[in-house]
Amino acid sequence: PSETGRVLSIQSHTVQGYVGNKSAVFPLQLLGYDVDPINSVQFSNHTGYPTFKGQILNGQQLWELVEGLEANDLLFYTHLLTGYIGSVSFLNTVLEVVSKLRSINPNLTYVCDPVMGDEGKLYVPPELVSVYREKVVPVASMLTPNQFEAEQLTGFRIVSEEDGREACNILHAGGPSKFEAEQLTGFRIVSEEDGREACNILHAGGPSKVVITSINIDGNLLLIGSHQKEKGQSPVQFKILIHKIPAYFTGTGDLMTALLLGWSNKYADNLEKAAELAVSSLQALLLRTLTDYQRAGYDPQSSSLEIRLIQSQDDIRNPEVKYKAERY
Ligand code: ATP
Ligand code: PLP
Ligand code: PXL
Repeated sequence: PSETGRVLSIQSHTVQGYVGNKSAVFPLQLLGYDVDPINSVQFSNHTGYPTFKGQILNGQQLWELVEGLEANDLLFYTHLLTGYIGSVSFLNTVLEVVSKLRSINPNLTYVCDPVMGDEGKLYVPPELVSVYREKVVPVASMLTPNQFEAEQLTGFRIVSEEDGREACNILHAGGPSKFEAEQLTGFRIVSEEDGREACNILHAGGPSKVVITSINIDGNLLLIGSHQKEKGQSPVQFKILIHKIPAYFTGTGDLMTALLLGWSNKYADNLEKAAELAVSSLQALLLRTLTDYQRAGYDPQSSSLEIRLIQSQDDIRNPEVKYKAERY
């Protein structure tokens, strides 16, 4: 399918290496999208290196760019994409950007990767969590948290597939309200009924598409996708099992969200298909990255690997679907 769009992508820029806009813009362009990047930071390299240098854009500077576009009638976008955001003031300005873009295109799709942390650790200021939970989740069209982020947003510990699906349900419903979140924080879903019970009290207004990009279960990775086609209806849910490659990569979350945006817009009614394509591209790229590093005599577990994005362009344009979704 040839469906494309115009994407405003507000993410990090690194001079060297591929995270943020550097890992999202090229693949979206390959899939046929016009992409307008706003660089929320410009750093020499990603922050996983021993040091980094560079500049951070603040909320006011972001708004200036938006005003510049508006003054020339250049604010029509089909999609807004956001990833790592480092401060509450920047995130609040992003929320203003969402409103502004929707006032121009009421059908704007807002794809949000609520980057907050991983493996039990936050790498953003803790005040960001409640802003994501209370203000961002309700306005997002598609959300792509990892396991830890889904837990932060819902107040649920996710220890099973069932928990992952329940977390998606809560997010579709707009996330827990502040009071409910407080009640639920630390609460552990031990049965399907617990999860359903909690969902019943939640209000409407959340993203119709939720993809928990990875849940660690028994040493493997599980992607859980959830598409609520009509408000109030139970969502179509599925999983994709991914074998964990014994290496650390950076920028994969950003690439994954970009691919999900690209394919889910082409297959608007079939999130399973979109996820199969995105996962298949990403895994082909990760294998190439691993092999290239190994060929160069590098120990892939010694530090985080820079993804081989450019070298994987064929896998992005025309992925061979080797990963199949299994519907619940
Ligand atoms: P974010 O914080 O941006 O939401 P994330 O934690 O979801 O990011 P990653 O953990 O990088 O991002 O995972 C994104 C995708 O990358 C996963 O769905 C998974 O398919 C893939 N991935 C990442 N690391 C590996 C790995 N070691 N082996 C196999 N797949 C991986
Ligand atoms: N580690 C640090 C210190 C970060 O700032 C970020 C920012 O997003 C990440 C990891 C995320 O990397 P990934 O999207 O590959 O999970
Ligand atoms: O991939 C997420 C990311 C985004 N932005 C910056 C980063 C990273 C990961 O390290 O350093 C600046």
